[in-house]
Amino acid sequence: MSETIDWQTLSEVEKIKHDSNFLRGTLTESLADPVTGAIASNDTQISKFHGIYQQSNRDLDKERKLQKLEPEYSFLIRVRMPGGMVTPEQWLNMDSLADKYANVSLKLTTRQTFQLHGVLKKNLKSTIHKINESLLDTISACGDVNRNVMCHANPAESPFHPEVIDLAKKIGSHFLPETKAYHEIWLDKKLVAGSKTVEPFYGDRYLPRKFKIGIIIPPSNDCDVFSQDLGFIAIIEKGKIAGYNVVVGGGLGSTFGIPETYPRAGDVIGFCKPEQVVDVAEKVVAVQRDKGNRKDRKVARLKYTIDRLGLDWFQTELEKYLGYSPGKARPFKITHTGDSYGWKKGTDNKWHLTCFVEGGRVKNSNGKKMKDALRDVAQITDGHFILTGNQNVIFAGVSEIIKPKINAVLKKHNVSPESLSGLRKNSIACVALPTCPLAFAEAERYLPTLVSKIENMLEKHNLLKEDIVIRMTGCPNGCGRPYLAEIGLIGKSTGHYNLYLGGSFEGDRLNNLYRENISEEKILKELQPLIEDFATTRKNGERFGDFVIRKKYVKEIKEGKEFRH
Ligand code: SRM
Ligand code: SF4
Repeated sequence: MSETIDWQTLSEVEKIKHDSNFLRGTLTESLADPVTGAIASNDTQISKFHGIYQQSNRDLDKERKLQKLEPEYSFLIRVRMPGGMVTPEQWLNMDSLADKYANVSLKLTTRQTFQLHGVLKKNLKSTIHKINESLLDTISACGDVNRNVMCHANPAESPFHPEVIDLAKKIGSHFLPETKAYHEIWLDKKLVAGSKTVEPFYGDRYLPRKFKIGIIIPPSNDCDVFSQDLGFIAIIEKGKIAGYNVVVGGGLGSTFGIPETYPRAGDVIGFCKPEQVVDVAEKVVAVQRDKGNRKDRKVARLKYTIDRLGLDWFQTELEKYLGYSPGKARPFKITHTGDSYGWKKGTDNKWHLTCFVEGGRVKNSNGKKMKDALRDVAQITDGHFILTGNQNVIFAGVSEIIKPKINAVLKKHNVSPESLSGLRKNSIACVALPTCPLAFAEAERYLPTLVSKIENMLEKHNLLKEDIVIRMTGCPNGCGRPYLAEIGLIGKSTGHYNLYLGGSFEGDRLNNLYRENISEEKILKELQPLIEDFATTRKNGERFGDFVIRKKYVKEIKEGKEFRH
């Protein structure tokens, strides 16, 4: 086979995938190598498909280099958990793994799952083993495959929540790789001699790039459906889900200095019935598998395939793959992104509490013992946990009797849902430093401080309760979905950020660059007059993101291709 492939025309990762014997690579040898805390370079690509990224502690990199030591290598482990649903037992297991093998914290990600940071090579296998023992896994949480499928998180907001979570799980399972490499390497399942697994769907080079799917139930857009490669918008008619509008070509990653890369909001291209969703998903991914760019990974996501070949072309191609045409998209109305906090009673008569977890970092700090609180809740709840796409957690399905007990636990650990400002409630920060190798600046460790400073300005203008979406990332890859925020901040260099304005509160419009490479002092100075103007001249009910466009602080971005850093 390999003789017929002209590797010169493909990115080097294509060959690494192809030569990996269906995601085995030399991972077993890498794990056994006692000389280094790292794994072999090619294995760092393959490990991603197993939910594992090699990292180093960037706070220490310089010092260790001076001491002629190799970087302090450790690993990020990401769990695959469609729809973010976790049992209390699974929570307790992740909590104890964080203490035993990771950096004593849990990271709740923007795709409704857990990450452990700081796991040493020697502990990787035990950690993955334990995760699997609790009936979770990490396969295809990363890599050039379909990633963790997101779906609407809050059972109290929609009686259709169980239906979409089932769908998210179904789509997730449908796209699981068939290779047994994961089971052999991490779970010591026997190698079947000479048997190469066949990947009937993915083939031996998998997808050209990562692929992301999310499902929303309007009016909530809590998983930013327009940021997904493929999104489904539930259409409720006559008290049931009549089907789903199909959204394609969202994606946020981009690179400074490469104008061919840009964030793009997805296009609504049609409607399908509930029983057609998996087929539609399969065929959309198949078109991308076959027509996506395998030469340049920077422009390999579905959004670029669509812009390169045209949306009309894509629709025609999809219909060919499907053998039928999706129906005409149906009307829907979105009113917000983000989560709504506090206790709510669902139509299931159970209570559901959405808790804000700043930056998604579950830890004990500054007298607020979030990690202890969540562990104690897991010990007493008669419901389950749901991670949201905004790095928060929901205690779902709680009975009337247990509700006050949970309140008492939160109070004891000083993490009772306080009255948060509208800005903080709507904040997201990606991990960035010290673990992310791609970060140019802080995000998770810094945004809370910046938010406090902006809150002071908002308070002066009586806007403390105003919901404004603010999102920060340490680089332009967009992990905190900053391009869809009303205020977006993207790290450019240490302590400096690009400031973007004008995303919509509903999450259906990209923002636009307002100021470049500015420090905190300048950020506050730039925001001050805008907030003042907003307080005095906004129209009744007007959102901040709409206001800055109406007042021409920034031009509205109509399509991704117009976007510039
Ligand atoms: Fe991300 C890469 C963290 C959601 C776009 N992302 C990374 C890596 C793995 C860095 C790396 O490649 O070495 C980061 C690990 C940092 C660390 O130390 O933990 C990282 N991404 C995250 C998380 C943990 C951010 C968070 O604070 O929650 C999110 C994990 C989600 C999950 O559970 O699967 C996360 N990443 C996203 C999102 C948002 C989303 O999916 O809803 C995006 C934008 C949407 C999109 O994909 O277009 C996103 N991450 C990227 C990109 C840019 C991809 C592109 O198309 O160019 C990269 C870099 C890459 O792939 O080359 C990246
Ligand atoms: Fe790292 Fe950049 Fe993603 Fe933040 S946005 S986690 S800095 S890759």
